[in-house]
Amino acid sequence: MKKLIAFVLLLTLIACAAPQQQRGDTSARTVEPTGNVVDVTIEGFAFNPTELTVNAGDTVRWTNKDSVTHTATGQGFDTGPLNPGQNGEVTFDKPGTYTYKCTPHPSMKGKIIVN
Ligand SMILES: [Cu+2]
Repeated sequence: MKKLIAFVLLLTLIACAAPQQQRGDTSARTVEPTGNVVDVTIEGFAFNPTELTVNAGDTVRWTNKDSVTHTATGQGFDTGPLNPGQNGEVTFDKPGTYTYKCTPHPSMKGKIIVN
């Protein structure tokens, strides 16, 4: 059992260390999550929460609970069309403020602050 725990710890260390080398200049892109996953719900033609603060390396997951297709589209990132019930994830590697909107419904706006 102790060996198993040690092995899992080792794998975790490797998994945490490896993605650092693969990161490029792109401020936000869709990759395997390396940090926390933070949820934004799309419901009633609105992003909830509208404004969200995360840490660099965190992934934001938008889940569409409406009956129409939405997107979360901002500076350097795009979930693409999210059909009802679908979700899309974007990992934010670089600190900054990212405003975004829904492409089919530009009045739907949100903001991600990355520390
Ligand atoms: Cu929309």
